[in-house]
Order: sequence, then structure tokens, then C-alpha cells
Amino acid sequence: MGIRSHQLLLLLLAFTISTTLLLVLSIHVFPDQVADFSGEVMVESERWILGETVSTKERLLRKNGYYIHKGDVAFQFINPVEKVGTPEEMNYLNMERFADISGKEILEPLDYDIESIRSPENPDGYERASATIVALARNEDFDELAKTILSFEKMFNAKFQYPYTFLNDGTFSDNFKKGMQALSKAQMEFVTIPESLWQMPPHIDKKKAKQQMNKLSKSGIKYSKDFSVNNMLRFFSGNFYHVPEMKKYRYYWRIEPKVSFFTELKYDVFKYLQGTGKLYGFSISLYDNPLTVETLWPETMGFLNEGSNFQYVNKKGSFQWLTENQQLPGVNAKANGYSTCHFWSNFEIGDMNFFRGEAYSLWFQHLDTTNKFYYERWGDAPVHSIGLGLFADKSKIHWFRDIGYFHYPYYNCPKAENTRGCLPGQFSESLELQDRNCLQNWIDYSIDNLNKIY
Ligand SMILES: Nc1nc2c(ncn2[C@@H]2O[C@H](COP(=O)(O)OP(=O)(O)OP(=O)(O)O)[C@@H](O)[C@H]2O)c(=O)[nH]1
Ligand SMILES: [Mg+2]
Repeated sequence: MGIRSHQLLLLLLAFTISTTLLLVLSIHVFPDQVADFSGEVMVESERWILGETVSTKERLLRKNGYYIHKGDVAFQFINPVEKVGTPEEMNYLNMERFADISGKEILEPLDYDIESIRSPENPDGYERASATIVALARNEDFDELAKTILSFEKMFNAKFQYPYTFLNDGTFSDNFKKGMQALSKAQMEFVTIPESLWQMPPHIDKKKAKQQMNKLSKSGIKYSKDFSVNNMLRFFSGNFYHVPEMKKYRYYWRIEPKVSFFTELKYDVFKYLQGTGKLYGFSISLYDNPLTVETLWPETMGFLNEGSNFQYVNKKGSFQWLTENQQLPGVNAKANGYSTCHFWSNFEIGDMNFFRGEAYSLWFQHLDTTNKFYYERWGDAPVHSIGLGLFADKSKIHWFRDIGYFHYPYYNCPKAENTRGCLPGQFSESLELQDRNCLQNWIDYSIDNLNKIY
């Protein structure tokens, strides 16, 4: 029995309607599945969806937030957790989310067997990790640094006695040395930094540097006439781990004058990093003044696009945190695509092998050749942060949420039974500074499961 022509027509009509329906459904109801197609079919369908021509690079950038190819590396903020609002609303939303998180009582990291790295009964025979507590200071910093050390000893180091390395571009006085040694039973080394690692490189145009720093100082940015601030920032960016006395060690904990610790720690933080394979720990994350890093991001892109440098980028990097542009879009624009979010470097616990490694070293050398540690006043905090954000797996960067800490004017303060003297969740005493906090962006874009860590 043959099919009649009107039956054939009906069949054809039904087929056309169902395929159109399927196409519409696949685009609107299952957009991810569509986005997972590869090749020209995808590009064609996306053209259809967006009504515009989209190159493969553009498509991947919009999908992943990064495009990493030889000579062609780009990053883009793609709003992965779909936060919507004006900058003010975004600030408020982030504050609320952060307050929620801070309301949870925590104690120690959950992603490691902390019992296996408890403080010893007697620190004398303790087998320590390869680590040092490092402080850069001048003789006149003695009083303020002594207060830090007293607080640090009480909260952590009296139990472990990790050795201290004091660094200075000048010479430490006998009073400084004797006074410090009286504060702790731990070993102490007092080091004069080799000039080659500290001094302004000879090819810097001093007149130009002075003009640039004068300009910045009018915007309230701290600098010193003798360029010691620039020397210090460059030293911490790319040289502190090359000081011969530092080369003995793998891990460091940086401390500073005028900081406070509020948490009594009962585990070895260095062994925590070592055991988890983590590379870096921070306590506070905030936006920077974009005037000091106007071209740090473009110069970095220049490096990544040279030769085979694209290969150094870690595909699991913290790209969204580095490129976020919702809370302070003006800051991102002035910094040419860099959010300016950084780990505040007056507190750092890290693995110096990361900084000594090929990716970070070559990138730092590239940055150094631009002379912009002196012409723009790049800081060690954004330099460390961009380096880590690009070359390290984000899961290897640890927010030491449990360590209560203060460096004027910002806090990290957990709600924890072993933390006293700070207000849980407080970022700053000044309400006006609240929008400087970008820790919530770190939590949203770089931590897969916060509850697994604390
Ligand atoms: N030896 C030496 N140490 C320095 C010099 N400049 C800064 N430091 C130290 O480097 C660290 C950072 O300097 P700070 O003045 O605290 O810089 P900052 O944290 O950006 O600024 P503050 O907000 O004032 O603390 C501190 O440990 C200082 O003691 C210097 O020229 N020589
Ligand atoms: Mg300081």
C-alpha cells in the first residue's frame, strides 16, 4: 500500500516542526550542551544565537575566561557565579556574602591530618620543616618589630622555634641583635642584603624616576626620595629568596613591624603547606591603587605572548579573580584589565621554590627590564599575586582563614575559640574602606568548596 501525497506532506511538516523545536530547546534549555560542541557547527550556531560573528578565540574566551595559545594569550572576566548589580550593589552583595561566611565557627584546616603536625611537647628536638621566619627591618624598627615578635612567639613560634632571618640593606646594630635574641629561644640570623639584590639597577633614569614618584606622591602614594620604598618593593618582588642565607630554606613566613596575631596556633603551618603541596598562604586580599600598577597587566601579557612563554600559564590559575571588574570597575579600567586584587604581602607563608622556578623567574626578569619598579612603583604584593594567579593552580593557594591578623587598617578575623581580640568577619575599622575587600571574589572564583577546607 503506497503513501498518499497528503500523508507525505503531513510527515514532512511534522519532521520540520520537531527538528526546529529540538534546535530551539537545545539552545535555550541546554545552552551548555550547545557550548560543548566543537568546530564550525558550534561557531555557526553561536552566530545564529548572538546575531554576530564570533571567532573561535572569542568563543573560547567567553566560555572559559582564558585563551592560551602561542603568541596569543588573553583573559576575560566571565562572571562565573553570575553576580549582577551596580558597583555599589556588588560591594554590598559581597559584604553580605562575606558576613555569612564569617558567621560560621571554624578552627583549623580540614583538608589535612592536623593531628600529625601538632606542636611538639618540647621544641628542642623537634624536626622542623625547611623554613624560616623572615623580617625586613632597619635598626630604628626595633621597638615595633619587637612587639610583633612577642605576639608571634606567643601565638605560634614559642612552640616550634622556627629560626628567624632578619634582613637589612644596612647593618644591624649590636643592640638590635641582642634585643631581638632576648625575645625568643629560636635561632636568629642578622643579614645585610647584598647590594646587587637591593640597589636600584644602574640603568634606571633617576631623573625620570623622581618625576614619576613626585607625580604619584601627589595622589597620596607613599615613596621616599632615596627610592628605598622602590628598592624594598622590587627586593620583595623578585630577590628576597635569592639572599644566600635564605637559600638554605624552602618555606618562609614573612612578618613585619606593627602587626598583630590573634590566634593561638597549635599546628605547624609549614608542614601543612608541605603536606598539602600548597605553595602560598595569605590572610587578606584587597584591591590596590591602580596608579601604581597601570601597566603591570599589559607588560605581563607582553611576556606571555613572547616566544613559548604561553606554556607557563597554569590552566587552573586564578584568572577570574585577576580580571574581575564588577566591584571597582574604574580601578580595573585604570589598571588595563587587572582587577588589582592581591594578597596582602605583609603576611605571607610560602614556598620559595615557586618563586625560584622558571616561570616566575623569567617573568620577573621581564618585568625588571621595563624599569617600572621605579617608574610606576609596582609593589611586591600585586607582583606575587599575578605570578601566583597565572602560574599556580588556584587550589594550591591557601587562605589562612583561621589565623586572626591585623596590619593597619585591615583585619582577618575568624570566629574561632582560639582567636581573641578581633571582631569576627571585620575587614576594616573604617566603613569607607569596605569596598577595598576582594576576598569574597577569591572565595567565589578560586575556591571550589570552602567547607572542605574549613
Ligand atoms: N632595612 C630596610 N627595611 C625596610 C625599608 N623600607 C621598608 N622596610 C621594611 O619593609 C617592610 C615593609 O615596609 P612598610 O613600611 O611596613 O611598608 P608598608 O607595609 O607598605 O607600609 P605601612 O602601611 O606603613 O606598614 C617592613 O618590614 C619595613 O620594616 C628599608 O629601606 N630598609
Ligand atoms: Mg607594613
